[in-house]
Amino acid sequence: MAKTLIVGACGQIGSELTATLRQKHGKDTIIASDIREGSAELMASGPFEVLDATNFAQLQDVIMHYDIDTVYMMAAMLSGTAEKFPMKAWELNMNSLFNVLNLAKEQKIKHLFWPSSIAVFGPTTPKLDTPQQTIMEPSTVYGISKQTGERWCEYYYKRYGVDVRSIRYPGLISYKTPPGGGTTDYAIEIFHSAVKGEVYTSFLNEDTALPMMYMDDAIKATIELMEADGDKINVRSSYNLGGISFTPHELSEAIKLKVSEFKINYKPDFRQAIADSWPSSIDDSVAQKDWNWEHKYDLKTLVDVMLKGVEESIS
Ligand code: AKB
Repeated sequence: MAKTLIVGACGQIGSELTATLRQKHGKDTIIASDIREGSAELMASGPFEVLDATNFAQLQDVIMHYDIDTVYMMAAMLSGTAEKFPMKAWELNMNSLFNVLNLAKEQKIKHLFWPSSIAVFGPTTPKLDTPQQTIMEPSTVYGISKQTGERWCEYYYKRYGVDVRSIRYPGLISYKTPPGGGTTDYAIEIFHSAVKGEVYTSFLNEDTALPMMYMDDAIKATIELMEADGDKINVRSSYNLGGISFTPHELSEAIKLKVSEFKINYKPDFRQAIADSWPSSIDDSVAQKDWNWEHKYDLKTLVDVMLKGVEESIS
């Protein structure tokens, strides 16, 4: 049976993708890997390899050893952290991508998923219902790496026939694995404060609208895109994915409907400038048309599931 490798399996998306794919296809066909070992739960759930995504030889060895057919390259440095370590972010985000693109070009892997982000857009992009194809002048290190990555994905598809597929993820919200260094992380931290009865200090202004999505929708999209017939995939850079758009104020009001005593205040930091450069909402009609994309969670269902999940995880 064809095997799949998830690189960055301990991360926010990688951990949930690993769990879902293992449930669907059996634990032995899904090989998890990361730069270091993960939680006891992840380590016990199936095969795991310690692997540096920027090391071509290590990556190739694991791929040959397990006879890997599909790779999800989820290793990346996110927007907030990347602003602090620009060169490290560029090295990780680009070298990890080139390694898998080149392995696919050499036909050592057949299918490749690589995550892009709404960070590919910049201050000159139309902010509302940002279309699939539009002005893209990202002003963050992370955004520049993602936009460059998209260009290379499309190039490898057109020039070498590499079956690479990608999604521009909005801010992803989940309670299972903490996020690491993103600008949209406030929308996760806020739930932890609400459940613990603490006042939450938001690092974004109350009226900063950003596109967001509950993790289950993001995992569903990722798997649906990878399972879609190749002839339906007309975008080989990366697909827009919309989800739900809200501001910190709107999210806090939705939380208050369930936790009436919840309080929030605002102290924007350096991430405000990053958020200001990103779209407020995304048009994902191309994904809808090409592979029937449809999201399930709205703001209310997101708040319900997050409050319940965070409560259970800390009790
Ligand atoms: C981040 O905030 O950096 C990420 C993203 C939108 O790609 N969550």
